[in-house]
Amino acid sequence: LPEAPSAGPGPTAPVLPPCPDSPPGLVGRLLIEFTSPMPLERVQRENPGVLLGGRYTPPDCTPAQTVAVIIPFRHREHHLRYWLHYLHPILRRQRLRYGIYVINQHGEDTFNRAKLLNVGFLEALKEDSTYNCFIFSDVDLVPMDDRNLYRCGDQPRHFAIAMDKFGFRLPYAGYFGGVSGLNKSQFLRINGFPNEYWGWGGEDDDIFNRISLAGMKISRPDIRIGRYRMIKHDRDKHNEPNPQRFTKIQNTKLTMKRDGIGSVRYQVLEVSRQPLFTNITVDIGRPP
Ligand code: UDH
Repeated sequence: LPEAPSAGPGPTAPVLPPCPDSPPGLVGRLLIEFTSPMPLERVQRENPGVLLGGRYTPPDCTPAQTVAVIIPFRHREHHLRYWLHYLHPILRRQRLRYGIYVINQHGEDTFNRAKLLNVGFLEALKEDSTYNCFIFSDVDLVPMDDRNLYRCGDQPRHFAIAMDKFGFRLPYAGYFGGVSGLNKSQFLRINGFPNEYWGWGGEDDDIFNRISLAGMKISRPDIRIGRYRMIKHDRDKHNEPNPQRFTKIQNTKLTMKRDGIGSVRYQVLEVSRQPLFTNITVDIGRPP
């Protein structure tokens, strides 16, 4: 006779086995393209298991981590629709428990990617204090292989290592841009991300410096697996290259102690739970 399944703590709470280290249903290399427009209704229809706010929990196993995916955002609705279309099914196949947080910069002052990511870390934790892995993703980057697992490990992780726009290579050894992941203690160990990089560039190098200065090493997937497509776009308004970035990244050692998650000031204007993501609109101020 087959053994009766164990009852678990109560009749309504079956104990699920831990999710496997290598999820069984992955498909490997994916075809990613951005030609036909992507209506949100379609994305919603195709992802019925995703709960309000863009939350998901695997039905058949218990994941080791709870992952908050944080997206810095302003005026990229059409990129976000592609991102949601591709990423929800991938994250689901990876058997992750996750939530999607779009951190939307209010107003038209200069964009500040890293400060938005700090806001995302704090606000996601306010929503759910069990988040212990934070994946920071640009809205225009879609992985081309679902074996690139959006999880945290014992070192900070860089995911977007082989982008199409860089010829599927790492542009330089210390590159940490695009999509990266840190667990809670790694993030706190580097005092989070810098708040003082306004405009385009440098903040990812500052984060790389913080990680090195804290004695950690970056972990990366295999170059054949860490491939990404970037949705082509023109330079945004109000995100001009920051001319101060070259001098600022020389000074991370001095600035990281005072500038980071411990000193971030902002005002949340709205939290709205959409079917496929949580939108947090925030006033992060403007450059001095
Ligand atoms: N972002 C926005 N809105 C903005 C600016 C940036 O949502 O107005 C976010 C978005 O998630 C984006 C990320 O910040 O993916 C990084 O910004 P970026 O896409 O401008 O940076 P990237 O290095 O592009 O990808 C630089 C400009 C490329 C010009 C190419 C002209 N052919």
